[in-house]
Amino acid sequence: MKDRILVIGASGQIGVELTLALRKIYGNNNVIASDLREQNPLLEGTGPYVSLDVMNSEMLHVQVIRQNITQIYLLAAILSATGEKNPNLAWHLNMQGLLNVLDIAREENIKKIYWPSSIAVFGPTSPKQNCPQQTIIEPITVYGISKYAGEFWCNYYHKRYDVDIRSLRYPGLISYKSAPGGGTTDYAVEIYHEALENKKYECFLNEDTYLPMMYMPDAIRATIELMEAPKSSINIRTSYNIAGMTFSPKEIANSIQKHLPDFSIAYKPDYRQQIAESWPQSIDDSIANTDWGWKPQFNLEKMTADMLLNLQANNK
Ligand code: NAD
Ligand code: AKB
Repeated sequence: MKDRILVIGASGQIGVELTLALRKIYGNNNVIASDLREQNPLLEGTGPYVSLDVMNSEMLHVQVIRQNITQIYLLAAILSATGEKNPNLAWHLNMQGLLNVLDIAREENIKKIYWPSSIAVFGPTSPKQNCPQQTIIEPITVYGISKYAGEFWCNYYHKRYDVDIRSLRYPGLISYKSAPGGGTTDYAVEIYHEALENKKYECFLNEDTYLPMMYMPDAIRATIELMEAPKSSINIRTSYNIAGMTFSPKEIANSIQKHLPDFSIAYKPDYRQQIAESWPQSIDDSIANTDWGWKPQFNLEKMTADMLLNLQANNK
């Protein structure tokens, strides 16, 4: 049987680009985009879209059967900064949404599930540099707590029910196609837009706040490489550390100034500073490299050149 894929949360920052990438591989009509909100304009005309609330397990079940779904990518979640404004909602969506998908996967023998975790699982007691796969993990945000609990639910469903669920701990993701949805790392996307539109940016993190980051093309490739890898090579059933690059607001501003010398940055840290300081500055992804060959392609300079080129082209 041909694979039929359901992407839940397809209108979000990752969802749009992942849906387009999956459509290239599996065929437009075999990748069903779904979201609570309306379809992102970039997806219009590229394949099927259904309105779906992942919290409604009956509705989810109906879609899985009706569309003959064999793989699910679950991207619906509330991210770190928005989560701190409404912890109950963040916990409820991030946990129940995942459990609804895991239950359907078990009942309907779904072949493969993808669910992303985050570097937000780590907390102030985790190592700051080259944070290993297995280490002290004491998250201080509701988002981080929900991701860490989610990782263990994934592991549990794999061990107990043989659900083939795979996961990555994404760093902060930077992209020019679809806007980010309420994370602490969103500054690294906003800064490019503001640099081109207003030649200045007020950053909500301090200049020397280093965080693990990744350019979206690397994140999409990592996701697809993980999902295409043979089952026997997937040894981590919680979630894999993956790394792209590490930089501070000052360093990303410097890299933009090489292209736009008039650009200036000011710093006005807010509540997100504390969240950022609780996370590692860099990640050890050697297990992902050993198990399924993960290697990033973009560094800060290459990403900045590509971001500015594409945003300028979009603005024409
Ligand atoms: P996003 O906020 O941009 O997109 C999430 C999408 O889910 C939105 O379009 C939203 O409308 C949808 N959604 C919300 N509630 C829903 C519901 N009840 N039913 C169906 N859809 C619903 O988020 P994103 O940045 O694309 O992140 C996707 C996943 O990747 C999340 O699990 C997130 O935690 C994880 N992640 C993202 C980053 C990042 O930097 N973007 C980093 C680490 C992990
Ligand atoms: C956030 O900042 O919340 C996300 C993440 C790192 O999970 N970008």
